[in-house]
Amino acid sequence: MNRSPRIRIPTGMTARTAGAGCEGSALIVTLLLIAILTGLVVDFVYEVYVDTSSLSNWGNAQRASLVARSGQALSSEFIARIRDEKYTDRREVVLPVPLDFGSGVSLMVKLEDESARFNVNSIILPNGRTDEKGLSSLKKLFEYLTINPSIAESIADWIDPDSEPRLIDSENGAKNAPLWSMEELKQVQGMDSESFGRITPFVTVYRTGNMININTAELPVLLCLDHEMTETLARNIIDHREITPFENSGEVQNISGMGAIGQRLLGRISVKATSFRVTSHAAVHDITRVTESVMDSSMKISFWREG
Ligand SMILES: [Ca+2]
Repeated sequence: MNRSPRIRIPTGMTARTAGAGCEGSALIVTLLLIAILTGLVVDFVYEVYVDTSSLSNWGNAQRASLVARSGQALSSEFIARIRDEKYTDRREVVLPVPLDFGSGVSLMVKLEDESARFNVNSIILPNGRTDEKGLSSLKKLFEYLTINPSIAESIADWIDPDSEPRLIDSENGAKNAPLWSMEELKQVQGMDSESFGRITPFVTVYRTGNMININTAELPVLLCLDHEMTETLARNIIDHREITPFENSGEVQNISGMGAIGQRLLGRISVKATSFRVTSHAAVHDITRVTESVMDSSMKISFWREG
């Protein structure tokens, strides 16, 4: 007797439940495919989002950079105005910004008198010899700021063209040329980051000459101008200029107690800014760009940094 082939159903499973198992497997496969596809779509959307976000940030950064540079250009008008004035009595001024860059965009431009700072490069004269008065001034400045004054000797060796050390090892690795950046000072023997931080507000390497504007120099800089200058005399200069700014350098001799010091200061002091530090801070939404420059009265740039 022919017997029709029979499907063997595992024990405990009926034909109905076996069919349900096949449907269940199909469902699992379907769900798995959906999960995979969903994952792919999420990944794709995320990458598009990240790309779009990066593109937006890049665009804002470019815009911020351009706005910051506009701030630098804006400063030239004010420098030209200061150049025509008889004296400069403001060490720092935040410039008004007459331009509207649109929603979410801001700009702050600060102009500082770089002539208020002591020029470190001036301790070595253009002919390579040491300006002993200048070196003495730098030592006095360091002493006042509680920095080891011998570091000033190492700086002199760093700059001067010869290789004769003033101190043990003070010519080791010396550049034997003027400093091009403030950061270079960190390479000079004995200059640690704490000392560097203390002198940074009072010194510069971005201008020429040794003239200091007595209308804007801070007390430590005024104090270091002469070996006999006392803190009291330096304060007298500040008190005087706060009421009546100096219109010419000879007027410093009228300060009470100045005596022979006033005469010695002539040739080392001025009443006008001849070099300027411009800081332009731009923000486009949450992206910021800062440019910093130092330029002289003829707009010749001696330093530029953007970050
Ligand atoms: Ca040297």
